[in-house]
Parts: sequence; C-alpha cells; structure tokens
Amino acid sequence: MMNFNRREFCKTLGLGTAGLLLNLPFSLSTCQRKSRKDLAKDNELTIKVIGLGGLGTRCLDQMIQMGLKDIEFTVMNADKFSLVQSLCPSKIHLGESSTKGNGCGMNPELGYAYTLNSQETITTILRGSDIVFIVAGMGGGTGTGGAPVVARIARDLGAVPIGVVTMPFSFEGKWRLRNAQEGLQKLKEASDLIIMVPNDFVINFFPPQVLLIDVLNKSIDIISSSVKNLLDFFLASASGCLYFSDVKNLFSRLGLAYAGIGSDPEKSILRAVQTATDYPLLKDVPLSRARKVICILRVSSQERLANVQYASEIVVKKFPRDTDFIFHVSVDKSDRTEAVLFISGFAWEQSVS
Ligand SMILES: Nc1nc2c(ncn2[C@@H]2O[C@H](COP(=O)(O)OP(=O)(O)OP(=O)(O)O)[C@@H](O)[C@H]2O)c(=O)[nH]1
Ligand SMILES: [Mg+2]
Repeated sequence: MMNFNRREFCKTLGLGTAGLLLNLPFSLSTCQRKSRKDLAKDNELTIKVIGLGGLGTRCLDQMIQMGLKDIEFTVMNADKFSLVQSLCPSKIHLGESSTKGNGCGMNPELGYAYTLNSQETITTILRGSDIVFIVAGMGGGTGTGGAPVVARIARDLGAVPIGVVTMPFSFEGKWRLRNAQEGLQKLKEASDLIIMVPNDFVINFFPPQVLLIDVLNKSIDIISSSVKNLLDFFLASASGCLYFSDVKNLFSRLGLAYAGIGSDPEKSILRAVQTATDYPLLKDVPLSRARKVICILRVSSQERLANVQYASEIVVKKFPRDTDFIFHVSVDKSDRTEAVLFISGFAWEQSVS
C-alpha cells in the first residue's frame, strides 16, 4: 500500500500551489483489487452514461466492448434500427409513436420534443446518479435536440452533467453546423463540462488520402477513451479520496474541454505524456488560453518517481503560469502506461468558431 501526504507529494512533484489540487490515490492496493462497482459504492459516486442518436449509440457500444461493464449505460434514439443493433441492454426508443422508428431527420426540434416526451422514463433512469455523461454528435436531430433535455433532467436531479460531443465536419455543410452550434449552446447551459471532439480536428490524425471510415471510427475511439479515462479518474480515486462535493467543486461550470491522450507500449510515462501533449486533436486548440488542466497519469509499477515528476513538469510548462492543474496519478495493475489531459476553461465563444 502506498500512502502519500497530499501536500508533501505535491512538493515532491514540484507543483507548487497548482499541485494543491492534486488528487492522489491514497490507497492504491485497495483500488486495484476492487471492481468498478465496489469502488463506486465506496466513493458513493453513482455514474451513468447516456448515448443519444447515432453517434451516441455507436460510442456506447464501443465502451461496452472495451469492457466497462459495471457502469450503467443507456442508449436513447429515435432510430429503431440503430437501437435494435445496439449492445446496450438499457434502451429508450424516443418518439416511438411518432417517428415509425426512422429518426428525427436532422431536425433538433423533433429530437427535443421526443426526448421531452420520455422525460419520466429518463428521470427514473437517472435518479440517484451523481455524474451523468451524455454522449452525442451535434448536427443531427436526435442527439442535438435531446442532449440538452437529458442534461437538464440530470441537473434537476442534483447530478453533475458532463457532455461529450462531436462537432460536424466542414464538408457536412452550414445547416448541420448551425444546428450543432445551437445545440451546443443549449447543452452548455445545462452542463458543467463539455468535452469537445470537433470532427475537423480528428482529420489531423491522418495523412491526406485517409479513408472516411477510418476518420469516423477514430472519433468514436477518442470519445470512448475520453469517457473511460474520466470514469477511471472518478472511480480509481481510492475510497474517501473523492466525494461528490469534490466532484462538484472540480467540475462545476468548468466549460469546454479538449482531450489529449497518450500511451506507451514500452511503459515510459515520459513518452506517454509527450504523445498526449502532441495529440493531433490539440493541434488547433489555443493552449495559451486554457485556464484549467486535468492530467491523469497511469504508470507501471516499475515507473520511477523522478519520471513522474518530470512528466508533470512537461505538462505544466505547456500552459500559462496561472493555469490550475489537477493531477491524478495511479499505478496500473496491468502495467499500462497512459497520460490523459483534459484542457478547459475556454470561453464558450472560442469553441464554436
Ligand atoms: N466522427 C463521427 N461522427 C459521426 C458519426 N456518426 C455521426 N457523426 C456526427 O454526428 C452528427 C450527428 O449524427 P447522428 O448522431 O447520426 O445524428 P442523430 O443524433 O442520430 O440525428 P438524426 O439521425 O437526424 O435523428 C453528424 O452530423 C456527424 O458530424 C461517426 O460514426 N463518426
Ligand atoms: Mg440518427
């Protein structure tokens, strides 16, 4: 069992006052033996993940395939075919009596109305949750219209709503972009944090002759990994380390965030951090205007303290001096080495241009 004094460890990492927000795994061994469900119980954090529309449904299927089984997932869609195909056991058919199962045809007003019609069912599903992830592609009808409704229900129940959304590719045209911007604005009003995955930024991962299918799939990967890492952040904080009041303090009105993810097969946290800071999704993000950074480091049991310290310095140096940092460091039981950055604090209007 590794026990750290939060303040001393911050000093060791050389993080100064920024490190006072450091959230450390105070009892790693406990955390490694328990299942996600047990940890959630210990922390008294109940987390639910909702996937809306076509993209939301695909992302939840991917997360289920990643083995995140103890988390409660629900897909909601007006498109019956997509629902039937989904691996998710909990499904809500939005607008069942009105759409004949055909989706909302890029009309967010229908998405809004159908989701509102299912308000009671959604309330029942979300009751008792502390954090609700809402995953949707902005730009169509179901996800764009429905996501703000789900976020509002979650907030009214006292939970922290976190949106995870894509913005349309430029080639999808102005209609979808306008829908997406309006939907994002409404989602923002009802959520504490929105993790943005602009589809145009996803193109940065690939050479010019990339196949469309690869780009589509990559963003599903990014969303699924981002949610998974945030779930780990909440759940792997050993018992007593992170309470709902902490979550509320950390995430309340955080705004938009972009994610950078890096791993290293040879288990070097330094290379993982370098990959995360150079992540193609961050290429067009104005890091100098970030106000808050959440950095999740998952290191192998053989990783040296000096490397963790250096890795944190690499991150800190990328941002302005007055940025707030939250570092979460844990030793991975399967020796996976991963670094994830959530960069936030941007003004809303900077995001959607
Ligand atoms: N990267 C990526 N983006 C997707 C994918 N599917 C949809 N999107 C994006 O998400 C937006 C909304 O699409 P859907 O999720 O299919 O729409 P919906 O919410 O089901 O809405 P309707 O079908 O109109 O009722 C699109 O404009 C795309 O930008 C995907 O597989 N990968
Ligand atoms: Mg659809």
